Amino acid sequence: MIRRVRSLFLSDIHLGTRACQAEHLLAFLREYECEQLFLVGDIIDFWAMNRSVHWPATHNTVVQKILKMARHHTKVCLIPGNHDELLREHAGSNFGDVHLLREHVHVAADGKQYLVLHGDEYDQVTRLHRWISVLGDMSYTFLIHVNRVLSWLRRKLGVSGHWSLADYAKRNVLQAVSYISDFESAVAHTAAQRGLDGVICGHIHTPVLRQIGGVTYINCGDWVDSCTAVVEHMDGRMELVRWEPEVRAANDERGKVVPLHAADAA
Ligand SMILES: [Mn+2]
Repeated sequence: MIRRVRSLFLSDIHLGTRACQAEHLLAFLREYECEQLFLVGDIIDFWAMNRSVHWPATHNTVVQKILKMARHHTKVCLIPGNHDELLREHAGSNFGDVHLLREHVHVAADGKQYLVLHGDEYDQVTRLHRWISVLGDMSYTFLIHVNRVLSWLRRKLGVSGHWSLADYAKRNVLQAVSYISDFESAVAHTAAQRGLDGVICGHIHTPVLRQIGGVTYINCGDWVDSCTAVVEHMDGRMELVRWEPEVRAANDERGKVVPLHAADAA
């Protein structure tokens, strides 16, 4: 059964890297039919591609799938992030059926207004010291690799459910915890200042939907680790969901959508 929804928001897909979970993303996208698709930055990882390119056929399939959606009934907007920032200079242009935007105010079906942006502008680390964030990016990539081995082991042992080493590290390293909360409050503050009801962003790979200082803060998460997305239902209700893959044979991608957090009904 295809799920018909008003909008989907995805961020931090990082196509072009080994860490990108393209198969999971494709399986997830097959579950949905949406009127609008928002790609909230770091979709293609040009940074990582400077070091080495990993572009298997599935990454083309992701691009083709998105273009196909754009050709048919879905309005597709791409808001570049810091890993695909070279697209930012083209903000305002259309590439075929894909609209390139610097940021966007999304009006949900219930009339609520959400600021949609990648969010690296509010990341003190990236903004001030680019080399530190490159270093952080490399150690993060390492964590993701270790995590892949761990998830494979967990599946072999028949342990179900999502567990992430990177997520564990983020929650337990004090510096990371304050980094995340600083980012979240900075972004939420901007939305509040502009008189908006909420914000939908990405960048820090920490999926969450919660109230911060009177606005709804929603982070889409990513498709290298958390495999999460934000869904706007037909009535405007926002929901954060996770794609949970099942134990599978090669080339047989199966799984299910698991709800994580939903915003209160209007
Ligand atoms: Mn980013």
